[in-house]
Amino acid sequence: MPFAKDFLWGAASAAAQIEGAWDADGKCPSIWDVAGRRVKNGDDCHTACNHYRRWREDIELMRRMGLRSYRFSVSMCRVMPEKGRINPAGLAFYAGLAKALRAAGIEPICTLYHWDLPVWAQNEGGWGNAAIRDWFLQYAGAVVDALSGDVRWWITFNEPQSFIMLGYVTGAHAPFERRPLSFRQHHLRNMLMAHGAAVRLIRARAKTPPRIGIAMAATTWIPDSEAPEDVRRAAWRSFGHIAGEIANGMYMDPIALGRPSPLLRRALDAEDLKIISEPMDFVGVNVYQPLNGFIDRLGYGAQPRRRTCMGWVVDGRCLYWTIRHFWERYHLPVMVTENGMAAHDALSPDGRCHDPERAAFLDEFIGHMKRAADEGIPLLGYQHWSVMDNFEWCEGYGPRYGLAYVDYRTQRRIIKDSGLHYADIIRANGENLPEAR
Ligand code: GCO
Repeated sequence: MPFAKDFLWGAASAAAQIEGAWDADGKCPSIWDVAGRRVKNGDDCHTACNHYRRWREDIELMRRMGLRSYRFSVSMCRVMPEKGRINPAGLAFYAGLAKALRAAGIEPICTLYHWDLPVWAQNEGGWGNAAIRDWFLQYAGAVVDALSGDVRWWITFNEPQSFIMLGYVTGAHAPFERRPLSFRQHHLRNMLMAHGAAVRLIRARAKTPPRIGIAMAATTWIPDSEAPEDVRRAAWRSFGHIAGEIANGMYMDPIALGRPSPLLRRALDAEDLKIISEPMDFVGVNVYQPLNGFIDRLGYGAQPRRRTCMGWVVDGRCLYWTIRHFWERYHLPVMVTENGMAAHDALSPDGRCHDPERAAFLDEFIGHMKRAADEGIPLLGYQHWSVMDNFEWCEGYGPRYGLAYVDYRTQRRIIKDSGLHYADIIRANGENLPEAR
């Protein structure tokens, strides 16, 4: 079965990674604005791609790439720079962006939270303070009121695994706090409760019928073979085994099944689960590498594998299996909300950016995604990460993920060969791809 005619072929970004203008028009600092020396090469996100000023040019760039959708995030720091105070200038930026995207025929997909927590909120405990649920709901309500005339696709959170686990357990991400997971269950509960309440708020207040989901850092196990018992084992490893529970089940089971995973069985009661499991319309999967890749990196069954410049395993089968595992466990339509690869791209003397490995990556991963579509799994869209090179968190600007190259000195955007190749794939609606390997 081909991809649906309204399949949303798009690309993704996040406010903190591309906007810059870190203190413009009343915006307050985020925990990433003050990450300081935790970011490599002395980089920071204060200027990034200056999308805050260049957004009209960037919509034209998206139009030239033939994008049908664009997944962006709203900065809570622009919209609520102080507890309880909404900043009209911040809302106006995103309302203008959403309107212009729709006018350009590009479907806006709005992520309400993509890691850039206001410093004022973190100073009051961040996701560890139950009051954040009220702060977040007031913020989300203001965004829905301002944008829902043009935004129909809503994503509550991007990768809770990252901003809770890396931000508060391992300390690898802002706010760089390290405590055992057992001490962070109220962080998880606050985020899950905020998610469910936000789904209910969007459903009640959106001016146009909304499609609501969450974007998960979805990492699942590629089975050793396609024999049913191996597929069942891979599904168990992806959600039931401790690694799979921490990666996926701990969040998705309460949200989509209305029951806690074993690790959270004491942290969530029936009332909580009723709020958390407010029905969604889809699940977003951010897919980069298989869970096998992480285990390999720990040395188990280590095999020579293709890897990106960030050391992430490249194996297109992980996209098919993640879509299938999530569909078979949660029975929610799936949107690929992120998929892409980092490379140290450079401009050639001809002024172009030739990135054949990313074009091949697109063919491989979209080919495996197409297998899921051919098998009848409801697939809503594919948002490539990323629309343009941008601030890669603690890695700074070294790793480049964009379909467009950004010369950070001049802020010039140059569509890479992969961006032109993606435009061809979109024109063909994902048909005529080389055989997925
Ligand atoms: C993530 C984030 C993105 C990253 C991208 C590359 O999934 O980690 O959503 O912000 O930049 O994934 O690491």
